[in-house]
Amino acid sequence: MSGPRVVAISGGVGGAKLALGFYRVLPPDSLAVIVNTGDDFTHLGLHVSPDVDTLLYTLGGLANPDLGWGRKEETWAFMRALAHLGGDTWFRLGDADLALHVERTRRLARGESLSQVTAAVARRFEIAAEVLPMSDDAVRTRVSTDAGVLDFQEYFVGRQCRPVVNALNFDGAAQARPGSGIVTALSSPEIEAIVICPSNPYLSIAPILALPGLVELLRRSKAPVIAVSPLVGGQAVKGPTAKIMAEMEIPVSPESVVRHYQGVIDGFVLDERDAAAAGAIEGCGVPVRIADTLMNTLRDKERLAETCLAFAAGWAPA
Ligand code: FO1
Repeated sequence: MSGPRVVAISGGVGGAKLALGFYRVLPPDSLAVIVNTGDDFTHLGLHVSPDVDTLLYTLGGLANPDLGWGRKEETWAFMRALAHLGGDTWFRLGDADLALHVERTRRLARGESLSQVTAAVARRFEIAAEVLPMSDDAVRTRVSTDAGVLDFQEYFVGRQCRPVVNALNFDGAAQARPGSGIVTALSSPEIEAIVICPSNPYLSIAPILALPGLVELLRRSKAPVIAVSPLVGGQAVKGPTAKIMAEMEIPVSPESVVRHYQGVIDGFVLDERDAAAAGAIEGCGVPVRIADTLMNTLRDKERLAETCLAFAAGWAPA
């Protein structure tokens, strides 16, 4: 194989589900996933990279199915001991998860890039797909709210997304370069589809698209760019997508998501419960494929991946 057939663009949980679908239906080395790092932060002196880790754990078969983040069969002795000491426990690090943050921090301090560390961990987890952090440079999502400007994890975990959002900023994005491996993946001779996963378009995908040159790279690729709707029945499956849209005075509809991606995407996978929006979206010049986009079971994930591949085949060279 001389390069990936699918490049997925992903945040955390929702994106990882679809990435797993592609990983299952394609030969294992045929997938590359570009992952948001705007949620990264330093916690307890450790570099935590939540979305990258969600991809690593999901593709490595190690994900915690109940939490949606972290590792399965996790234990929490570290957090209990930390609480006993009166330490900082608002952001929970499981014992096995902690090992990854310690090892990542050690390697970064020794001069390795986030891309190199991630590739090394992927090899350890026997993941044949490429997991590509969006950048090796620091980009940090900051949330402007009625409670002031908050770091992403303070907003998301610390305050449980309760403050009202009025703007999002991606500090460092304008100076950041796309991570190593991204240009190569997007110019893969095998590429059939670039798929924007059903992650939060404003919190998780926007930091990736904000990287200088990234949108141009997507446009220049010979594969179509397809976005999968993060809304089902007009609501987010999980997380604050709909809440943030409403707070930023964006109508909560798949059409708004399409407008947000306009100029980047060639096609849109719309959930069947929102089929009524198809006409308006096609009116924006974006072809629509209607599908059941809920991904509860492994088969659901595979089916949605197959739908995206079939949709892309309409554009791809024979
Ligand atoms: N999310 C939570 O809601 N509470 C936590 O304590 C928490 C800890 C955590 C630790 C490591 C990690 O990789 C992710 C973690 N998450 C936690 C999830 C994470 O904050 C968000 O899901 C993502 O940043 C949003 O994509």
